[in-house]
Amino acid sequence: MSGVPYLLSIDHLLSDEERLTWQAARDFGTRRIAPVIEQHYERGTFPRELIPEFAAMGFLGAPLHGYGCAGMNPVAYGLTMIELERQDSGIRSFCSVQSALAMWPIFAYGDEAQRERWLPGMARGEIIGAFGLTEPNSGSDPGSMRTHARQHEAGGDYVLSGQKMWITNSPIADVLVVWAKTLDFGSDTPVIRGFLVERGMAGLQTPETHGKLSLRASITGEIVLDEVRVPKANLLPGVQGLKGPLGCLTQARYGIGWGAVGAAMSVYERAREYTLQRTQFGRPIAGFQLTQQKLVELHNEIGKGLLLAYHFGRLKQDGKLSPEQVSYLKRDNVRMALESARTARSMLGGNGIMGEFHIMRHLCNLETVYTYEGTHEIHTLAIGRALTGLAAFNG
Ligand code: TGC
Ligand code: FAD
Repeated sequence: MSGVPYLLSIDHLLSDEERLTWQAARDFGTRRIAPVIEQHYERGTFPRELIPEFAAMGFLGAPLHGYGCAGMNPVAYGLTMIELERQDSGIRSFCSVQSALAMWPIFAYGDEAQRERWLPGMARGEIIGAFGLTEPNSGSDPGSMRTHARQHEAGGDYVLSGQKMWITNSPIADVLVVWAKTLDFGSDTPVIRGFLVERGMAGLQTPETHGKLSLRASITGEIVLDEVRVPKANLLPGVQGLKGPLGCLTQARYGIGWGAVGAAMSVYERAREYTLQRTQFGRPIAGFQLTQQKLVELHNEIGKGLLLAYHFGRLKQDGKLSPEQVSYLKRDNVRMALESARTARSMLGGNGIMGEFHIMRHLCNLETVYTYEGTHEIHTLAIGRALTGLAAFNG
């Protein structure tokens, strides 16, 4: 941890390698991301020039083994997510999408030829990935997707049509993992399948979405598919049904559950520093009891979020982490981070809304994090279903 007091002493629970990974990610964030992030956020641009450095740090495909990936254990991976999101949720998003939503499905559902073709270049940051699930009329309920794929002869190519929206990195992606309701030749039962759609395929467009007031240092766009011919070799053979995309989301949500703690740490540390320096009524505002109560709440909530992430990380390491536990982690830590950012913002008074103090940027970002990868409400219902056995999604 930093020089800022944290009474939890989580370092005690980490291996030497995990501590070193954490420190290296912290140093990288401070040295390379912190100096440029506010400017990118204001301009609404993503620091593409840092992609080779993310690769050199092992952030791309970090938890995967082989194919040039770092093979980090789940706790070490989580600690890197903390440090990326401590800087900006958009930076963590880039690495989450590349690692968990684009590389992971190729790794887990792809064949060996697909893995060899895509993963090493993606780990090096030379090939950028995206994940297309959400559509204009299909967000929380991805099973209602309209994007479809048809095969017109046995063993032949597929033809994809449809529209995906809110897709991180789609305008710069070289390979897009697109989920579509698929009719194989001779079948009359559509099944959700994943396709590797490549930049340059005729009929593919990826227009950028402008006007975001949140996650501004992240590129978001659509995927428009107009009769795009995709070879059978680009179909992910290893999965069918909604569990395909939901399995990827479980990987990405795990990383977000850690990353959100980083955003909370950033706003707590900034609020502490500011309130120690700012004087009103003749004394530092950190000396007022109400301010200390806020600092203590921020600090203690971070500790609980970190312990939850750590515990689930060790379960994941043992192959025992369930999707419902990942919902618990994503839901509670993102809520905690968002509430922390609101509290910290108030502690800076007027300065709290200024870019140079960074808290408002985290607050705006966390509104997106609260919504993507399953909204707060959807995760509440997923946990509710686990507790009661009753699914409340349909009313
Ligand atoms: P349901 O009947 O519950 O499940 C269908 C099948 O999927 C399996 N499953 C899961 N598998 C892995 N992980 C999970 N979390 C899973 N949840 C369910 C389930 O076992 C079943 O398998 P099988 O073998 O029986 O067929 O499906 P449902 O239609 O009732 O939906 C459940 C619900 C609402 C929880 C699900 O649809 C959901 O999670 N909705 C939210 C959609 C969402 O999260 N979209 C995110 C889009 S991607 C994104 O936001 C990226 S942001 C990128 C960035 O970081 O920048
Ligand atoms: P809706 O599903 O329409 O939900 C609107 C509101 O209704 C929410 O509050 C929701 O909780 C509530 N609601 C819906 N159903 C229920 C219910 N059954 N019970 C109670 N409340 C309910 N998607 C991708 O596929 N790939 C990406 O890379 C990606 N990146 C994104 C980047 C950004 C910046 C953003 C903002 C979104 C991104 N998304 C991506 C999409 C994201 O996953 C969706 O926005 C999210 O799943 C919610 O879908 P929706 O926006 O259609 O909202």
